[in-house]
Amino acid sequence: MRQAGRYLSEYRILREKAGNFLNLCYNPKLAAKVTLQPVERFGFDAAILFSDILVVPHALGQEVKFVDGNGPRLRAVRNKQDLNKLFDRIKLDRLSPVYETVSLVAGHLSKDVALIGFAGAPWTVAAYMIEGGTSKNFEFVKEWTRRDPSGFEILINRLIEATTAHLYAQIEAGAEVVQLFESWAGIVSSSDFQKWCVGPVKIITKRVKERFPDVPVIAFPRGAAMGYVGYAEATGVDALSVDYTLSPTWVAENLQTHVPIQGNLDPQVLLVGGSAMKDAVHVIKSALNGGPFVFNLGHGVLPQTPTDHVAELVQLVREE
Ligand code: 1CP
Repeated sequence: MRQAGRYLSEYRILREKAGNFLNLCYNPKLAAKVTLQPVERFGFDAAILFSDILVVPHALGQEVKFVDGNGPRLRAVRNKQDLNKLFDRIKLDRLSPVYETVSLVAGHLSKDVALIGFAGAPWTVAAYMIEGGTSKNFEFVKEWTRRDPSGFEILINRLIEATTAHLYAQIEAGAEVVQLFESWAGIVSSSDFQKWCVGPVKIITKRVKERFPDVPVIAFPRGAAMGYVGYAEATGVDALSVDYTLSPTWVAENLQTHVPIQGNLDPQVLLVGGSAMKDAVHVIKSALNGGPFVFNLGHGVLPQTPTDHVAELVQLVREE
């Protein structure tokens, strides 16, 4: 999840120095510092590269901006003509600062702290590319899948290629684990979920495994609900990140029996802290500590979160 970010004063200082968010992503020295900040402050067991899922459309030639307080803005791609204006293949040289960040971080982390690289899953990245930003109803992406499925598939295939290349480059630079973020798994029908979410993630996972059999692949199909059942088996991922809507005991009985689990504290509970957080951590640990488990949030840290709460959470998780 996003573990760096605005809840850290040391992040806000570097963010201001960089000017805008993408400048920060493409400045290896600063991005490496931001990646390391939360690990240095809280002693996490893993660092996640500081970057964004939207650097992939950017390297495919799409205009991408981050407007402060408003999230991402992209020049929307709505049909085949728009698609033809982008590059056929990802320009990896545009992302060389990201890979340089990975190697800088890898050189600074102690051996017992894992470095996680990541990318957005194709469906989720396509949704941002087509909607032009975040969306309430996702009408443009859904419309395209129905009006012109074969045209939409060209975009998905391009994203499968781009994402695979982007993950390969991160692994070559020193990422030890990769995570695929499928943040918009929850907006599709179950058959579309199989076709547009499961299918592409399966292909990417297979390709990563072919080239790097020892690098674990984690997937986070946020909001997939019933779609979580059978997802790891169908995609071949090594671990499943679960969002906070799933009950930890249900996850233990129905998912953890097949696949290692990462999750799933509600970030809102981290923000509130105190006994609410203590109780929620207890529920998660009691349900999931008996099997392969990585404690994590069920989504990214909220900007208003007090840092004391994060420190206390780490302590609660590490307590027997
Ligand atoms: O610790 C880290 O910061 C890790 C780096 C990281 C990751 C893994 C960032 C930095 N973003 C992401 C993934 C990401 N980006 C996802 C998948 C996870 C999720 O569902 O949150 C998504 C959807 C994005 C797109 C994105 N980036 C949004 C849009 C969210 C929406 O409502 O549609 C926004 C606002 C961002 C900006 C961003 N990316 C990362 C950070 C720290 C921030 C905040 C920027 C800032 O406040 O300075």
